[in-house]
Amino acid sequence: VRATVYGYPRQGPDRELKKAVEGYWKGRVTADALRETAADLRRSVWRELTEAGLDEVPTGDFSYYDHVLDTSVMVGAIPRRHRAAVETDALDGYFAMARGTQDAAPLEMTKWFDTNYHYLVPELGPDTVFAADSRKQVTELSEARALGHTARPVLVGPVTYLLLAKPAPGVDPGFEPLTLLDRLLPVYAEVLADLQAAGAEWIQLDEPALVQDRTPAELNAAARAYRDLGALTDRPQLLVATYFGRLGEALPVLAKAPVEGLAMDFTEAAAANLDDLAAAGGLPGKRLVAGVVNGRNIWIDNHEKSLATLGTLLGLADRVDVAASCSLLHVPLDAAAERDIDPQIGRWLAFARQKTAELVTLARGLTHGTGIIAAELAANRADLASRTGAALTHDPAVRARAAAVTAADCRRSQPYPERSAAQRAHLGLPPLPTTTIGSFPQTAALRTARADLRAGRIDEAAYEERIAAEIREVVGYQEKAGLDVLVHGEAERNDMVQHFAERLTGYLATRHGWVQSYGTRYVRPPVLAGDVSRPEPMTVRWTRYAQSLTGRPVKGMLTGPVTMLAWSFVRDDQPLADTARQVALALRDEVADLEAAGTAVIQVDEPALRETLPLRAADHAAYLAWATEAFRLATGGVRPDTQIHTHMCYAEFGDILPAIDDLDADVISLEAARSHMRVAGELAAAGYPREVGPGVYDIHSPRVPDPDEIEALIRAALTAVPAERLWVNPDCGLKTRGWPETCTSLEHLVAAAHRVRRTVLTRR
Ligand code: THG
Ligand code: ZN
Repeated sequence: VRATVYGYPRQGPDRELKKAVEGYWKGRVTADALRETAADLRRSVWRELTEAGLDEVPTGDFSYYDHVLDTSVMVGAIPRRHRAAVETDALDGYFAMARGTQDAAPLEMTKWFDTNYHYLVPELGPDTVFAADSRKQVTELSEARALGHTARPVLVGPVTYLLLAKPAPGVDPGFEPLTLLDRLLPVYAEVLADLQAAGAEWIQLDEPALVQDRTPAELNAAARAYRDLGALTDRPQLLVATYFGRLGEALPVLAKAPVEGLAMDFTEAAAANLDDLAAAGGLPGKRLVAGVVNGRNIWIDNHEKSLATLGTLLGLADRVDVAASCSLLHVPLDAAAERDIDPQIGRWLAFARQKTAELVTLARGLTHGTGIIAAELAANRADLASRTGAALTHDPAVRARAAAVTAADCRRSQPYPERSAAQRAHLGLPPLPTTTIGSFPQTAALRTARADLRAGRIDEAAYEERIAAEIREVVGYQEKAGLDVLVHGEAERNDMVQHFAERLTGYLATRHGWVQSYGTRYVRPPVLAGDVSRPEPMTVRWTRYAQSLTGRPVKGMLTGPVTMLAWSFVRDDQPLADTARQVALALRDEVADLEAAGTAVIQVDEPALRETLPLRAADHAAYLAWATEAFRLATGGVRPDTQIHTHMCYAEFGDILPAIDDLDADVISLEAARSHMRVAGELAAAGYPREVGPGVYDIHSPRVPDPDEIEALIRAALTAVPAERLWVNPDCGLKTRGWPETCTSLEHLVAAAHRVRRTVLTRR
């Protein structure tokens, strides 16, 4: 039994890769220096894994930006608009595809399954001509072999690659990329032959798309793909890696395929995958790689449980290896770097380095008998017991309160039509009220102030004065611009999750816990480790201050319970629904305090509601039930005349419209500018009865929309939503924008709203 990993964090201990790539973009780092840094980072990963005790290291999982984009390059799927750039300079062309140029839009970006990693979506069409380019894979394999490592190249599998793709611009939107499989397989065959020639004994083909619901046609395609690749003679042995859940109906397909190995997830879907595997008669003659250590959360493994699972699996395949459930890309590098975390709690955490050590321990125990790992097992038991018994994970007051929640707590006291009338009277807003989503530009001065405070160059009082000054500026500006419902601008917040995590008991912050979100952008998810409570109000002070500066309503701004979970590492010792309920109760108190402080409009953002949707349709209803209940628990306690808003980014709401309705928010703002109001139409068609603010200004681009363009979008929205229920707002928060374009855009937005307002009023 051996330990192995499917992939490893590629940024380096101090995010060296981010710095080198961004330096290259700015012209401060040469291409050669960037390549050198990248090669150094790969070398140190392989050395680290080898020293930890792995005898086979992954290669090809490294990426300057994204491994799906690397796969597009490998198969020659370069969009026409980027071809000239790629031919002129491969590296610059690669970054042009990732980031776009003046003349050519980048590839679209979307979430990698249900993780917080985002990949660049391949663009394919009936005219796509694939061509093999195995240089990156061969180079990285050769580098590792030259250093004396046994290496296993890691590739996105052909079925997953096609299932993640979308029709290229100009291609019939109904085009199915999977129909290109027969053209793609020869390209994979060529790459496999090249890697064989370069000395690979095994290749890993990642097929996580096979753990999603798949049609019979898709399963057939998978069967054909692995029958054809398996039938090749010039190829290394093939390990098909599946992860992120239950393999289900794809298991028999892969079990029967002529491939030498199969990797499966025994964390999220351990019981189902074990049953299915036993029912299929195991994998006689194959290598089974068992993902028993959770590869996407940060808790230490339960070794006894993992050993029991592995013990069962040993009877089901010829060779069993032990792995994390997925690539370690999704966890930070090293928990030992977290010097600020209480050492006792630190012992509960395993990042990529610690997980690798766990895998090696499990493999040793299985190979030589558990006697040889007795010390590790004892330590593991003690650490797990310390977590179970800790005050942090069991706060009796929080538990009692969560247990006492009733259905009535999760409901507003009056139905929408009555509340709506009360809110109209209370707020006295004009038709088509204008507002923003919450954040205003985070200026360099604000970032400097935060850094100065951290470094002790200024004290708390000086920092707070800078925040207050910023709020005065933002409120004054909004009054001048003529917005109707104002915000305080969130100058005091670094990140919409981190800010609240820092103020709630039960959450821990990391200092170095960076995880790649996309390209060179990283997040540092907080760790939701314990029972959640709110020691004191979190947002009341600055909201009240902003309200004291103006006679117009100022919106209170909170992050909703689902997003507070989705963008954190969440405890795995109780159902997510229970954790969500605790967070919701803490937010409910904040909502009550805001209301008591005179806040008439309170927005609770849930951008992650859609993205956390489980991969399999059978699991959707249970998830949506607790997710919407948590939102209603957070917001249900307010008076009828207090108006609850919510906000969601990212356009794919189609499949959760009933859940959006179930939130029972009085007003929802959505991203819509780029999709030409499609969501407004979808919501209306679904009979959505409350107020809607489809975004009429795309904040993702520095471009300033002119008033005519915004007016046209408002009028398009009016064809779906009646004027009494339509709001006018941007797509999303403004924190990534600069002040000059923000000011002009908002002035255009208000002007457009006023024009439409006049015509709406005269029609009445
Ligand atoms: N907050 C958190 N998670 C998120 C988002 C968020 N996940 C999904 C989505 N939004 C990801 N989007 C981004 C956008 C920008 C950055 C990261 C993820 C970003 N990161 C800085 C960087 O890498 O330079 C670091 C920011 C920092 O210093 O904290 O710009 O909004 N929690
Ligand atoms: Zn948004």
